[in-house]
Amino acid sequence: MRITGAKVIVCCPSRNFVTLKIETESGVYGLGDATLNGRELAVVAFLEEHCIPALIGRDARNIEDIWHYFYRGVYWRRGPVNMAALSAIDVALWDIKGKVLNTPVYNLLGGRSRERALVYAHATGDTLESALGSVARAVENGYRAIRVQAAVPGSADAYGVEKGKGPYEPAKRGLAHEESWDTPAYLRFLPQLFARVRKEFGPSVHLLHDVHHRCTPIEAARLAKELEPYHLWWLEDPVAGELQEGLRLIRRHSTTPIAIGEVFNTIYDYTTLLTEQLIDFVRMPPAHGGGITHLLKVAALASVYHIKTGFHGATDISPVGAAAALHVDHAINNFGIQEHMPHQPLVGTVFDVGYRFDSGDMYLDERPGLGVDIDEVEAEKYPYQPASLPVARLRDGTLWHW
Ligand code: KDG
Ligand code: MG
Repeated sequence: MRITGAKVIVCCPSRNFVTLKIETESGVYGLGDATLNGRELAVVAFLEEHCIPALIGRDARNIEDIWHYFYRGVYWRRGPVNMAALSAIDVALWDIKGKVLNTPVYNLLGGRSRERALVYAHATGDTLESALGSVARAVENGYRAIRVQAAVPGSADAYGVEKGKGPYEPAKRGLAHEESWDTPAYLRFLPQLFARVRKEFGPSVHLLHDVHHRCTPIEAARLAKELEPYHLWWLEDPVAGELQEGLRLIRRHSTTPIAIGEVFNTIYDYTTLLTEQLIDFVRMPPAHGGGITHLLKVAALASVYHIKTGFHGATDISPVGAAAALHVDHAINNFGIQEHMPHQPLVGTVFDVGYRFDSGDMYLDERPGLGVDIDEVEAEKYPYQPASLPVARLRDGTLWHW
């Protein structure tokens, strides 16, 4: 079954998405998510100029071989742009295989290990009280696991917290805006925040927090230790992932579970962290980590060390990427949790999805392949809008550097 064509669809129904569509001689096509937040067009160019010409004519059935062709064949391996493109190719090929065999992708990954996938919501507030209100709304909406972020008193900015009235979106239109960051104030505030959340909502709700790499190893160790009484499900990205020794320091001081890797893109980013059991959850999603083919290998290695998955699922993962994650979530044994940050309603006019949220879990229907389709006519109505993730400066103006 030869690949006869492929195209990249870029659209911005409330935020940017890059979708790869691979077409075959049988008429069946597959979709892959190639969205790399704030760097979308780099992946588009890489796909269009370098990958698509080399895809045409290949047998779409040979997913493993095509994966290795693009991984090894680029010579310049790894890296987020390269791996986002490869992820999209891989996911689109799994979508094709499922459609051709008339079965959902999870059936091709060993079948269901579970009927539903536990997800976590985002709760945010520009004050502690408004964060508590946001947690209450998430509980009302049925979530049993909630990530809590709140603005730090006295600080103008806080990552993961929306300042305006609209829903939180990490990328803002235009070039990167600069935020301020005060680590000592953050470290003082966080235990107070979680003490209140536990007091108000009791012991059974699962609580998560994303540090977004903004601590040094010893600061992160202190934070993880001081949050122990509140029994977090996880503390995410406590340090920048490239300094892997930092995770050893955190482990030495605390039993708070650690999740890391939404910015990772290969198994090699994880080997030390898994084999030394320095983390508890793998965050790298199929959309950025080499697709389903590669993620299965990462999940398998993690399972050897009793480490679970908790894939990145912010709004910059498109409905196609979200579906790919959910198929893996349903199939593997060591699934832990899935991030759920619902897309804006406008996204539903472009993408038709076969997954749904109910009472704190996500469910997949029986559609073949990934179960997601794109309306290209609708997509054209929403052209690309440049947007960027923020950068942060410390109080004295120093660019936050770790
Ligand atoms: O593109 C970056 C966002 O997806 C990221 O900032 C969101 O940290 C994030 C999370 O855990 O969802
Ligand atoms: Mg994160």
